[in-house]
Amino acid sequence: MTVEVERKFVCDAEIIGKLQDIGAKCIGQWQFRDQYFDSPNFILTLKNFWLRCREGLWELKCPAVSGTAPDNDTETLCTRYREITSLPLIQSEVSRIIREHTAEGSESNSSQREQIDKVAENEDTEICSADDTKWLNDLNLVCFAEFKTERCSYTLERETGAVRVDLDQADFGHCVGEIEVLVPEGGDMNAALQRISAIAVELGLSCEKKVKGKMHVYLQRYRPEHYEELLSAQIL
Ligand code: V4E
Repeated sequence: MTVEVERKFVCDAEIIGKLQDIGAKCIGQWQFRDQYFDSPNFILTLKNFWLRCREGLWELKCPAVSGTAPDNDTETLCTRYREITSLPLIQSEVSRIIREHTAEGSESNSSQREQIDKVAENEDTEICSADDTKWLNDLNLVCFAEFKTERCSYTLERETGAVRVDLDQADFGHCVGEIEVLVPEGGDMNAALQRISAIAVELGLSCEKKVKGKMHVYLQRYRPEHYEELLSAQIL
């Protein structure tokens, strides 16, 4: 499992020139469609878990808190998420979160709890691979966001290791840049935060405020109720 450490930045007209000036190499251009899932009462995202299907590949981003940022800017501007990409592990983790939530509020009946347990134990794994929607239905998960992204990716080789920069343009008209380092579980988080800070300085981004990602703008525009709940819970 890896932890994704990331800092978003505003993508202006000069960014490609700046990336070239600091030696970034373009490693490709992609287009992909993302679908994000949650329960109708936002159980996952209100706990800062993000369940996504990107072109058939599942990923669960889970909040990760370890390492002390080198300065206040880095602490505020960088996010850290543990990424789970194995479908059985995702199903177990998502079932656990939903089971804990429903146990707290005694919201589910015994047949719903049985369904959640079945997904947790991956009892229907074969059915799941044939029909992706069964486990989602069993856990009462629905798609709350769907959009396409055009991405240009760059890599910057430094003595301390490689850093990736993605420039994203979403199909609903939002552009955002991301400086990203993947840290293997148990790896040096502070070093990753420092590498991101150093690239931000090279790109002249040192004074930026927290920048809105694609999901932030999507929810604000198309899912105002969900957006307000996440703002109140200080998730966004
Ligand atoms: C973690 C998260 C979301 C899931 C999507 O995360 P993000 O990295 O922004 O998307 P993308 O397309 O770049 O994914 P990648 O290709 O890197 O896997 S949506 C909202 N969050 C939470 C969140 C937050 N609270 N604040 C910031 C600055 N970013 C994300």
